[in-house]
Formats: sequence, structure tokens, C-alpha cells
Amino acid sequence: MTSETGSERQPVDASPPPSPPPWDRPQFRFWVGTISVVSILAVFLSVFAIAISHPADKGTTVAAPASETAAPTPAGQKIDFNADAPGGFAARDPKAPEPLPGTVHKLTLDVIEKELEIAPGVKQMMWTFGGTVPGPVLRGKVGDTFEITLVNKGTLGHSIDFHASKVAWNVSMKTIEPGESLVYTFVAKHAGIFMYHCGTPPVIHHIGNGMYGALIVDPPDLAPVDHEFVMLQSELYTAPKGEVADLPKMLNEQWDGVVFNGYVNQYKYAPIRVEPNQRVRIWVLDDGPSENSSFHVIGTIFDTVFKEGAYLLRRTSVGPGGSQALDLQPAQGGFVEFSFDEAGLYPFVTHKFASASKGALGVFQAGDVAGASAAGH
Ligand SMILES: [Cu+2]
Repeated sequence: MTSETGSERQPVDASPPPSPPPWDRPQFRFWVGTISVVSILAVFLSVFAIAISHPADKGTTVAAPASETAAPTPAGQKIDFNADAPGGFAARDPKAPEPLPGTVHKLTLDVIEKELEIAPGVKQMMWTFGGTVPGPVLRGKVGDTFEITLVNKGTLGHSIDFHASKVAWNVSMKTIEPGESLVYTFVAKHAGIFMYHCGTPPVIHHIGNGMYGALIVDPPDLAPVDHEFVMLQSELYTAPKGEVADLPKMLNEQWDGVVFNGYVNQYKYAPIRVEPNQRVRIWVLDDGPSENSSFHVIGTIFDTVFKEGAYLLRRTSVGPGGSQALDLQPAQGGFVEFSFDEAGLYPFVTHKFASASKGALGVFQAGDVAGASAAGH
């Protein structure tokens, strides 16, 4: 192997070779490489951190904020919760009815679609049992037979479902068309305050527009009291004048009010008169269709509580236990008993204050109170 001698010879000019450009220097390459690797690692770790902190990225369903998903609120009349009582306001009688006489109760309930006032200045079309919202409170005893004739005088199909009954859904609770009637017979086998409601789909639309009520079946050992009242809690869904409320409003739980016995702040406008130290029983039912209730009377303590068929608390001569609220989900009910120790005003609410602030508020007047004028139901 030969080589050209000239090519191996050192150049005549023996000055040092020119240094490479900075980007070609080994140290530069080392740092560029290190920084690149660190950057890639940082990006990867960031993505990983976001992934584990964001359940949605793992495939879990996470609700977006309500403001992004909620359907726009359908139209409806506005309720003024600070409005004064309308002139000549007449509250629905809050007294619980006496048990019906005898043991067989033949009654007729007409389905009537009509305009009702539900708050000061707010009237709208409602679907009703018997022309009122809530429908009439029925009452009997364990073992009684109820034979209810439902007559549909409305413009669309309706039905009735008595929670106090044990009967086949497809037989007794079927939808009847306008002009038709149906006889619904059952024996009240259990004690309690039971919801009844229209069960025609979409059920929430029929309950939300007024088709609900209560049937009380007395426990056999019900103690005597001085006053017995009934409070049915429900939501109000307002509609434009002359219309019934929209279904989407109900499906989205966008109620406009929460009320006792069908009218905003009804017993604030017409306080209920009792006397100090009298025993008071209030039957309470949550007719929904969707909101719960935490029934509370401000300024007293329940010494007896009956909920969903059983006594949770019973007055005894020495019993120290007291109850402050009766908690009810939709279609649950019971009663509370108490007395007022002093003359004065005693508001009652659902202690879910978002609901109390939207109309679920009333007042008891115990004894004479300067400046107050309870109607004396
Ligand atoms: Cu109906």
C-alpha cells in the first residue's frame, strides 16, 4: 500500500488547526442533548399530571358546570316572594279532616283542568283532582275500604295512583281518556299519610302541574290532640299565563317555588292560630315531584314523630328525647306533635332554606300577639 507522501506531510505552515464552530463543540452538543431530554421528560410529566388530575381524561364521565349544560330556563311567570298578601286572601284550610264515617268510603274525584292562583298575581292552568291543588285530603282508618270513582273531565288522558293501596298497576292505575271514568277500589291495610297522584306518563309532568294529594290512614292508637293540621309540600313550576308548565323545567328540576298546600307563603299571609300549651299535630307529606323536605317549626321541639308507618319518637312523661325536623323524600310522610311554651309567633319551614326562601314558609300564632292577627282556623 502506498500513499502519496505529500498528503501525509505536515503543512509547511504549522499553525494549529482552526477550532470548530461553537455548535460543533462537544460541550455544546452535550448540553443541547441534556436540555432536550429534560424538556421532553418535563412535557411528558406535565401531560401525565394533567391526565391523573382530570378524571374526564381517564374516560370517567364528569358533569360540566351547570352553566354549560343546563337547558335554558323555559318561560314562566315570575314569583315575587316579598309580595304582600293579595287583597281578600283566603288560605286553604290547614285543618286535617276528620276520618270519614263508616268503613266503606264511596267517593268521586273529578279530573278538572283549570286556572288557579299559586302566588300573589300568578295564575296559571293546572291539572287537578277535584279542582284544587293539592287535591282533597282523604282520611280513614286501617281496614276501611275506599271505592273511588275517577272521572276524567279534562282534555287529555289522566289516571290515579293511591300509595295507600295494594292493587295491580295495570288494572287500577290505567289512564282513562277524556269523558271516561274508572272505579278504583282498595282496602287501607296500613297506617300513614300516603300520596296519591296521576300516574300517566310523563308522570312528573302531571304531578308538576298539580295532580297530587294525600290520604291519611290513622294508626289505631292515635292520641287525642287539640289541633290537627296537614301540610303537603310540593314544588311550583310556573308557566306563561293561560298555559300549563313545561316538562323540561321539571326534568331539569328548575322549580320556581316550593309551597305548603299549593300557594307561596300561604300561612305567612294567613297565620294559624293556636294557644300556648295546646298539643298540636301536623301531618306532613312531601308530594314532590322532586324536592325533599326537612319540616321544622321554629321555637319548639317535636316530642312525638311518626314517619313512614312507625313512631321514631313518642312522648313519655320523662322522655328527654326531642326532634327538630322531620326529613322526607318525595312521596314520604308522617306527623309531628308539639306544643308552644309561650305566647308568640312561630314560623314553620322546610329547613332546606333554599326552598323556605321560595315560598315554603308559614307562621303559627300562639295566643294573643300585639300587632298580629291570625285567622283562627
Ligand atoms: Cu294526569
